[in-house]
Amino acid sequence: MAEYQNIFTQVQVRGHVEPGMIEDVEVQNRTSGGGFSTLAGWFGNAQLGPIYLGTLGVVSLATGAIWFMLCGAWFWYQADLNPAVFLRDLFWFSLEPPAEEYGLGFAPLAEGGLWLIASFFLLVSVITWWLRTYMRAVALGMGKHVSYAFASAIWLFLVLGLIRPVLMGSWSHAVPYGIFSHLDWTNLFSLTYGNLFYNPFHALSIVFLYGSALLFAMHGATILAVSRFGGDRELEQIADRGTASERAALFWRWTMGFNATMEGIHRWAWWFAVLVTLTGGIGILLTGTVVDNWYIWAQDHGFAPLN
Ligand code: 07D
Ligand code: 07D
Repeated sequence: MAEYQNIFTQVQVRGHVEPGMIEDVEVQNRTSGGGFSTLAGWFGNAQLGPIYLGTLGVVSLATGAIWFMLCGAWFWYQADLNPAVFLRDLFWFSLEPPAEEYGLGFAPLAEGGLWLIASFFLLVSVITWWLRTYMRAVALGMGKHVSYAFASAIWLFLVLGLIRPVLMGSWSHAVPYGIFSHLDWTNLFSLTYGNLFYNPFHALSIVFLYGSALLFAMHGATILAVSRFGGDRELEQIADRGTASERAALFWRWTMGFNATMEGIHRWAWWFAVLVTLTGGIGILLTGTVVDNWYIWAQDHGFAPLN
């Protein structure tokens, strides 16, 4: 039966599981089965699996799980093995890095040693997951855009937990593993270095963060608004008069005099997202290494009052 379909009315297909391409791809690392979920279908594709694991995937999941369990084990220790306390205080427990005096050396397990071990596993997990995004893109003949975007997030992550602590000469400058403790760390970081709002790279990072949300809203809304003309099927739509794409482009040309293209809007999105953590990482790297107090720095550069 021919049926009108768009992203709101999508039919949830229930045939046999579509395994995906098999030509020139190692199939032995994929799980063999797959299934369907109505819930998944409401949010995206109804088919779940097969998933490609491979060595990198297994290493990443295993080391990620070890990091998570080490944090959890420490939290149980802090809860005195009391399940009620564990649940009550879950968001307040924290696995902290070693104190300043241990420098970049090892520390006793209960005084930051465990944080160091956990961090090692988290590092391996994040790096192997990155390699996985790269290798899967190679296997599918894709560009490496996802990997490079993820690399930008990893840049900030490495600055926060590895590069800056090494430059500062002590693991104590790294971020603790805990829900509220990492927020306290963030707050203290700003206070210690004279208010991060006066760090121009923090400002740039916020610009791109807010800009990402705005662009995402504009793009998401635009495509939804033309899905009645098939706008969600982008490729068939690129240039022709009266198509969903042309209407979408015209909407923005009429409202703001400029419109992105079907391809260009994704470049806007990619750059805005990537620049959040790229500029952010630069801002954190400079803090305490090159600039000790951003407020005084701003006074020196004429954008904070001299009192
Ligand atoms: C929605 C994708 C899914 C990912 C999720 C995060 C864990 C941690 C904890 C084992 C958008 C999964 C969380 C695996 C488990 C333990 C101890 C991504 C989505 C759902 N933060 N942060 C959160 C991390 C930093 C800040 C939440 C990680 C910096 C503020 C979550 C890192 C600074 C606020 C979290 C990291 C900072 C948060 C929700 C690493 C400055 C919040 C995150 C590895 C950038 C918000 C209670 C989210 C909150 C929040 C995780 C780093 C600031 C626990 C893994 C040091 C101000 N952060 N964060 O949805 O509710 O991201 O906190 O760098 O208000 Mg954070
Ligand atoms: C952390 C990238 C690394 C994450 C990775 C993910 C896992 C889990 C598990 C999927 C988030 C690893 C994932 C391990 C996998 C599952 C289940 C990205 C990360 C690789 N700030 N601030 C930012 C604002 C203030 C401070 C950025 C606003 C105060 C510090 C962002 C305000 C003080 C740092 C931003 C505000 C302060 C930041 C983060 C307002 C606190 C950073 C961007 C309105 C009192 C970070 C240069 C991001 C940074 C950062 C926004 C206020 C401190 C733009 C809107 C003044 C210390 N702040 N901030 O994407 O880069 O993070 O700064 O007040 O380090 Mg800030």
